[in-house]
Amino acid sequence: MTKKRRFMTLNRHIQEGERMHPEATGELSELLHQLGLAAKAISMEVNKAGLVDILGFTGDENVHGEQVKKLDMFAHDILIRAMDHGGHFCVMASEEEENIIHIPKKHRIGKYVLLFDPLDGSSNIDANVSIGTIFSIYKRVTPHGDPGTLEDCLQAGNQQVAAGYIIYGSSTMMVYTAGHGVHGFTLDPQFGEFLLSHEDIRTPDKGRIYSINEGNYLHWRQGLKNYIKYLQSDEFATKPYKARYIGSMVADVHRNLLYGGLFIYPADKRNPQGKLRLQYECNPMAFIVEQAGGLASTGFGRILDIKPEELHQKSPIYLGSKEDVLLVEKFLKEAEDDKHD
Ligand code: AHM
Ligand code: MG
Repeated sequence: MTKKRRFMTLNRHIQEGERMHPEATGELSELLHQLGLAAKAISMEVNKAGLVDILGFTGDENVHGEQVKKLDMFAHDILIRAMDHGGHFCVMASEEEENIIHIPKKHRIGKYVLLFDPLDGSSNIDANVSIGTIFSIYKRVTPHGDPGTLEDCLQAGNQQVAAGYIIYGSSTMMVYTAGHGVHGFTLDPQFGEFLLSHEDIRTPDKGRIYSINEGNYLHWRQGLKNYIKYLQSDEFATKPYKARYIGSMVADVHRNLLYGGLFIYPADKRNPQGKLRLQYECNPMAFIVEQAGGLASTGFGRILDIKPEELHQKSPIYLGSKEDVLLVEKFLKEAEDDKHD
């Protein structure tokens, strides 16, 4: 990597991207910049998580006599505090809150909509496993100037103008797309900046990894059982696929994005709509993966074309390398057709 590239900060990259679009107002750059700041604050707190027990912060109060919040609520609050006063958003929604989040009256109301999952995979925190923040940005569909409404939050994923995730792993990375490829930035803890480390990420057309909670096998539909058995069989290519499942969507998807492969959270007998939330998890990840050359499917159709009806709607998801997604769709369809023969 050249010296020049190493010092391509997130902010500069966003601004340069925007300069290529003369019609752009600079607002998207600014709000992505603010998201980067919130990400740094969350990252610092996540890194401290392991110290909580040692320093005795686990009760309701910390050493300063303040209430200690669970990390996912901390991340939720930080994001709201970082994003509600910039004048960019008309409404927000978080996986951690039942209803839409209004912009306080004292702040200007903007033209964008922000949906986020503040800390996905947070059940993994105590084991020091990677977790992440996921965000999704839309333009409002209701009249400008008024407070945003639920309608603004219930847009199909194909209307997203930007989406991204921050992964708090062995290093902290922010990966985002504004519809022109996918770019990854690694937080330099000494420098305190996100620096371009993965320019224009392309996911392989075909992978060697599958990621699914196989403990639910007995509850899967037949087509999925057939597909996973096929990936495990000797007849397939030269050797079986590797099973890799962290149970933290951002980490599983990030790995598969770089190496190729398929991430699945299916519908099953107990969860007919799967587990993951369309607006906070599936749509932003689908936008990113498609922008990197992959596909995102419900198993029977494109994730990004679903018109949401509820804020916390769930969707099954098959996400990753193009050929792998197409093949699993084929298996699912064949098994459905067999049922009707
Ligand atoms: P969360 O939003 O409560 O953290 O749950 C979402 C997480 C995803 O990160 C992960 O892919 C999935 O739940 C794992 O679920 P399971 O334990 O059922 O395999
Ligand atoms: Mg989540």
